[in-house]
This record gives sequence, C-alpha cells and structure tokens, in this order.
Amino acid sequence: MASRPIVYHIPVCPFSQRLEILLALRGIPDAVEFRVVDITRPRDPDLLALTRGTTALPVIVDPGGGVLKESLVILRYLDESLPGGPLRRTDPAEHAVESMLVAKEGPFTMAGYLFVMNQDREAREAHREKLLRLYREIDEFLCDHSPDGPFLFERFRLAEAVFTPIFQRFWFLDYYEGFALPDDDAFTRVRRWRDACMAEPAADQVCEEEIVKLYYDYALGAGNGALVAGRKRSSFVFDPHWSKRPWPPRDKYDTSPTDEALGLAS
Ligand SMILES: N[C@@H](CCC(=O)N[C@@H](CS)C(=O)NCC(=O)O)C(=O)O
Repeated sequence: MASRPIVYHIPVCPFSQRLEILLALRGIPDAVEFRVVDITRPRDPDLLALTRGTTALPVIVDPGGGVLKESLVILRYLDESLPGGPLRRTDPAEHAVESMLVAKEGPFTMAGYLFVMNQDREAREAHREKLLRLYREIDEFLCDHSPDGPFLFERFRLAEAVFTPIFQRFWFLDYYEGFALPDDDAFTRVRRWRDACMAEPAADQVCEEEIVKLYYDYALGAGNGALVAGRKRSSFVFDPHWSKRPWPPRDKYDTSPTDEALGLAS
C-alpha cells in the first residue's frame, strides 16, 4: 500500500495546478506523489481501469486505495486531510461566501476555453463579450464581499487557488485573441484580484511562454492533445521541450504551420 496519495496528472493542466498550489502554500510539495500522464499518447489501460474508463485528470488514489476525481473535490480533500492550516475558511458563513465564488469557476473556465478554441472569426466578439460579462460578475461579487481586497479574505486562500491557474491559462487569450480587460471601472476590482493572484509566489508553476506554446493547438481548435489536421505532433509533446521551440504565430485564423515550423519535429 502506498504511504502517500498518488495524483495522476497532465503537466501544465490548470486543474492539477490547483493541487500544486495548495502543496506549495503549505510548504509540503512532497506530501503527494505526482505521476505524469502524457496526453498525446493512448491512456495506460491500468489507469483507465482505475478510473473506470474516464480520462479526465487529475485523479487521486489515497493510501487506502480510494479513487477521487474532479480537481475541486481533490483540492478540498487534500485541504482537509493534509497537515497545516486549511485554505478554506473554517467559519461556515465565510466558507459559504468563498464557495459562491468558487462556483463561478466552471462557466468562467469554459468561456475562456471556448474563446481560444473558436475558429469562426465572426464569432470572436460574442466570445469576448461573454467572457467580459463573467469578469464583471466576479467584479461585482468581490465589490460586495471584499471591496478593499485584494483577496476575498485576508490572504490567498481557497478561491484564489481555484482561479489562479485559470487566469494564467488565459494568457493564451492575450496572445491569440489580443484579449485584455478594458480600462473601465466595471473591472477594477477583479483586475486587482487577478493581479494579486498572479503575483502569488506559490502559484509560479507555469509561465506565459510555456502556456502560449503548449496551448497552440487549442488555438487551432484541437483540445486535449488532439492532432491538428496535417500535423503528426501535438503542441503538448514533452520533446522537444517548449523552451526550445519558437513562439507560434499569433494569427490563429489564417495559418496552420507544420510540425517543423513549430519546432515540434523530433
Ligand atoms: N472538471 C475537471 C476537468 C479536468 C480536465 O479537463 N482535465 C484535462 C487536462 S487539463 C484532461 O484530463 N484532459 C484529457 C481528457 O479529458 O481526456 C477537473 O476539475 O478536474
């Protein structure tokens, strides 16, 4: 029997990064054993048996052999079971407030991913508007519950660990869609929250260059390690390492470079 929980994860996955942030904040990065899964290769049958056929990661196997899925579930499980002060608020009313903010992450994440994957130039503005509407909702929530901030409570906690990896993934929108929060009062509070989240040293697992290069295929409409037509290698391959590849073209609508041009040919 394993002595510590095992997390199966895809490197650079924002959902797994939530767990890494928790461990970094606690100062116990080795409390969990991470096992890397290559999203560009067929899934190991043993892992598929463990997950009963589902492929989404992260998945955690606790020392007793129990299997848990869904990053928010795993995050809360680790928060409550690992040593050290919890990220979550212990006061029930405050925990309810942070849970309301956490509940906004699904639509927010989805809107950003659909935006980067969109291949219809005519639909760009609608995607942008949708994402801005969700940013505005978060702004209003923070103005109501934590007008001074920058965090929801006194420091980086549960809601911040949930949203920060998503804010960082949205670097792909800055790069491929020229997206930026408008310089408008409606976004002042959420901008302050986002900036404070991104500045947290315990959330430095990824950088903008890495996200932009690895997620290039998302910008061409191919998610989760799928291959773009005409290509043999995914932008998520481990080798060549992203740092050795050129920056991809910003224009995602009219170009579809070769593996060679993207520095992906091994
Ligand atoms: N709601 C899930 C989403 C997990 C998810 O979509 N993970 C991606 C990696 S970032 C994945 O495993 N993709 C491969 C697949 O779904 O087969 C969570 O929060 O854990």
